[in-house]
Amino acid sequence: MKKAFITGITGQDGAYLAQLLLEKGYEVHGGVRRISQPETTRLDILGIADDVQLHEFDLTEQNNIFRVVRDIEMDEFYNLAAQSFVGASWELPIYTADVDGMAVVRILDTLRSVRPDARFYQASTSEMFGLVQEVPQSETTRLYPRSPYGVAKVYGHYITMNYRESFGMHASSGILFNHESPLRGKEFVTRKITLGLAALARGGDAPVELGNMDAKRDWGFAGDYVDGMWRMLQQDTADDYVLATGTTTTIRDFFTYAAEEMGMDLDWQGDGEAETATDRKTGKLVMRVNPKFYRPAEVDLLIGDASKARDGLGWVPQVDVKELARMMARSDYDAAKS
Ligand code: NAP
Ligand code: G4F
Repeated sequence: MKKAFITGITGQDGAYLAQLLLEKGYEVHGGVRRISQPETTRLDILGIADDVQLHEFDLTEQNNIFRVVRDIEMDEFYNLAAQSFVGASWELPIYTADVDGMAVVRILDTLRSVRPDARFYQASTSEMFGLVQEVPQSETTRLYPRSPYGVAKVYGHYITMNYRESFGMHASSGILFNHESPLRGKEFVTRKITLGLAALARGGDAPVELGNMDAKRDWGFAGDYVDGMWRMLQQDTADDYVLATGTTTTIRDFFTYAAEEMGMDLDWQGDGEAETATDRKTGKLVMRVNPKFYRPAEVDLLIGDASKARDGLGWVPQVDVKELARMMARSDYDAAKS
């Protein structure tokens, strides 16, 4: 039985990856940081909280990382933990640099000393492409991060490559484009939209307040993406791979797809800060722009080329953006019933 350790097991991807690895017969261990109220909601929703072994773990604590690596003797180490919200990274730039950047070398250097044969996965991100230098973006596209989060992740990405090249470690980096699910954190735009629309469809009257409606993202389903992570670590040789759908969609269009699932018929009016959407059926205002959600620097367009993952890993995403919006809207609408 293979043993895996997942940092960020309580997060969206951590929960789906734990579920996948359990299905594959792994012994699954995960790191949980100490908070006043232990939080395993996503593992509970997937019904796997009792099947995984949780360990106190914090990315900022070198000796804690050392003891976990020494004691668990994992075959595969998935580093999914992060301060993952781009918007917060301007308020928490130093913390974000530590957790999303420096922590990666803490782990790699510990593995190098204690468990050099373990396979390592680093959660890199399309946010590293930032002000995109090429369309679509692939493993060879020049990086141009636009947020403290993106900058920190670039360090994590390059140090993973560097430990692979310097010490022959099996260290792979997945450059994942946005992936969402009903387990997505509530502040990310897709989930904010589906939660807000569900409340409106259930009789609420607070419109969803959003920022930049013109940004475009390549959105896939998180369940598909964790399968790609696992595939990377099953290769004889470690490498870096983009995971993406190859389709890009504006925030506005995602909003429309989710609203359609709620039976709404939207009337879009205005531009920029004056943009609104009203449901023709009820006359309710369902969206207005609030500039407080604009970012100091924006990533306008992301669209990925995942042909290396398709050809090398046999990875093909199964859920398109419309199905994803419907899945999330339906889940939040059903949950809002009670
Ligand atoms: P998420 O839901 O925000 O989960 C992040 C996880 O990291 C949570 O379990 C969180 O613990 C944990 N964590 C945060 N700070 C920590 C610390 N100091 N020590 C230990 N654990 C800590 O993120 P996600 O969407 O699953 O993303 C997983 C990874 O992929 C992240 O590294 C993210 O940056 C990266 N990524 C995500 C996407 C995407 O679209 N989802 C795309 C590309 C890359 P708590 O539960 O205690 O908060
Ligand atoms: O949903 P978002 O916050 O995701 P973002 O910034 O693309 O980051 C996510 O994907 C990255 C991969 O590219 C991950 F690395 C990262 O960890 C995270 O998972 O925002 C998406 C877009 C942005 O352009 C933002 O400006 O939506 C725009 N937006 C418009 N109104 C909004 C809002 N974003 C949020 N969160 N909230 C709004 O009200």
